[in-house]
Amino acid sequence: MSDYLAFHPDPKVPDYTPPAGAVDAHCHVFGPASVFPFAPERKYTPCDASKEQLFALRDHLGFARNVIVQATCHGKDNAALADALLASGGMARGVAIVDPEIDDDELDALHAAGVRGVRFNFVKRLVDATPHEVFERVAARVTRLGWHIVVYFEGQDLPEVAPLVARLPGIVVVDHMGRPDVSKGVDGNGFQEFLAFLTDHEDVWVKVSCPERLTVAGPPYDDVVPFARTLVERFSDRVLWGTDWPHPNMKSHMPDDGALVDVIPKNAVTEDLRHRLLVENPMRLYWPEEAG
Ligand code: 0GY
Repeated sequence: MSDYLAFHPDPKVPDYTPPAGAVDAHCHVFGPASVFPFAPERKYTPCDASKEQLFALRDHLGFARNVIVQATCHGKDNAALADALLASGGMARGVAIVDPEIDDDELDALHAAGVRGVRFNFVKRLVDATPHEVFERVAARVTRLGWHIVVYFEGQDLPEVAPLVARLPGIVVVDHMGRPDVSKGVDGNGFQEFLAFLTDHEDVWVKVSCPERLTVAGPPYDDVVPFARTLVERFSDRVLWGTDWPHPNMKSHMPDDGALVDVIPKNAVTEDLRHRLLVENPMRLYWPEEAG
């Protein structure tokens, strides 16, 4: 039984055609629960969302590659993620959730499967709090592999997490634009503080993803566009984009993934910005050996 909306069964073919080699840099695979059970400590139960369905969506939307991000419902069991990465023929990379006691052999196996980062989740409705020193120990464990760190927090929690994020080694990627309160506008204190944080910390990247979670107005998410556009224009060499398919834990409405792709040209208004967002930046981070 899932307790949130199922993903869109029939997304439109987007009007916007992404550039060749485009990367969906934030998406998930879930289950199937009969093979890859969900974590006992999870806060929500998603419906199954298989690797085959993800790869079919990738092709349907005109993308070439995926970055599959471990979500809290699978906890620290990265088996479904590794299985999808291994089945992708090198066209997917992953971000795992691990604890500091993980064996080196297990880390090496995740790396061989295609994992290139770890995710630290601070969202209180999704996880019980993890002490910051635990996250720092995880960061120390993965440095030898050259992995980066993905952080997920709500806008109002930036002051609490900023000192840790600033201390973390290497590149840190912030999920979903740092989850601003869209009703406060781009000039609101929270988003301005986030912009200042990005300006001061050149190793911090950001995903311009999830207008469907941030919007007050609803589709086509025009109230979120000014936030995304500001990030894309000010930090063009450290922004990523992702669908967030299958949109876990969404209760208000389920986005059409094709319509989400159609938001991209509003966020990134030149071909150069779109190429950086969808190809150059994710390739540099996840496939550096192939990046031009
Ligand atoms: C997302 C967003 C959410 C869920 C998770 O790990 C997760 O469970 O990140 C959310 O509920 O906002 O990125 O999928």
